Amino acid sequence: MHRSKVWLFIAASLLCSAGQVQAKDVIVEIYKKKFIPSEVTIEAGDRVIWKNIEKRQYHNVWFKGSGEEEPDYFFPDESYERKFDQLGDFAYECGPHPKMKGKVIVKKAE
Ligand SMILES: [Cu+2]
Repeated sequence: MHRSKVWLFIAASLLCSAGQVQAKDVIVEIYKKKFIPSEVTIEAGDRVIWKNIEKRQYHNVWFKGSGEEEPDYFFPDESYERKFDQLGDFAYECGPHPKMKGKVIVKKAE
């Protein structure tokens, strides 16, 4: 192989491997006072986006067990997002509707 072609090949390989570790967005829909799906498994660095697709009900996503302050409500056609860098199981609920529960499981990125 000609020297310049070798470098081109190396550059292309680096680009490909970088693409594989790229973080994903995982969608959780909120409808009829439910998180759908209620449990998601993601890799560290991924982002979860909760979309409120109700007709008129507001909600929030509160990681109460982590000792966090209750976040603001979000309304139909609005969303809430959060990136997860730490490994573990993170349970959450909806502040105004404590029966609405969900969980984000963060695994090590492969
Ligand atoms: Cu709610």
